[in-house]
Amino acid sequence: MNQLNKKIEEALNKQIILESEASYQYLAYANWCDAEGFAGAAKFLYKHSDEERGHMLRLFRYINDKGGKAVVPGTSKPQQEFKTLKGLFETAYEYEKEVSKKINDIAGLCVKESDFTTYTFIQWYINEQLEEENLYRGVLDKFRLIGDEGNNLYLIDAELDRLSSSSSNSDVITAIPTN
Ligand code: OFO
Repeated sequence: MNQLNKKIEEALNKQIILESEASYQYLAYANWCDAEGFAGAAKFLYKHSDEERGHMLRLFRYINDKGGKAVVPGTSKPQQEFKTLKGLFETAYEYEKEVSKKINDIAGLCVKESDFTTYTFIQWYINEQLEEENLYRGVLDKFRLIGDEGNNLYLIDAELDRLSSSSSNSDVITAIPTN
């Protein structure tokens, strides 16, 4: 039996599309960095692409475990070319802010529809978005503090390599506990 209200199911399926698009967009970011010789940034962004896929799968499992039907999204071609490394990270930060708004909208809908189970489920995403916004704002701070030209880019790339090794891998998931 479907325990999910239709509006909530639709909203979660829309979020699946966003998480899938995010995964492909981060893959395209990583690909560009690889081609430009930014190995540390590429590593950081490949990892982030995997994390976004994990976010998509988590939603998938939740919808299906509640008796709803998750919908496999199509893929649109993400942006492939960027002018600068800094510009790429600015785009990523703006994207994360947009995703946060969508997650907050889902939380608002859960309250409106008195679906407190999904409201609890979505808290994980609220915290995750907070972390991701902080992470990308932090990267942009590094461009501001270190500089975004010449040898400074080498230092930023090294820093991104370090960050990708130190940050948690916990949301790269293939099997997701549902409670
Ligand atoms: Fe799914 O966390 Fe970013 O978008």
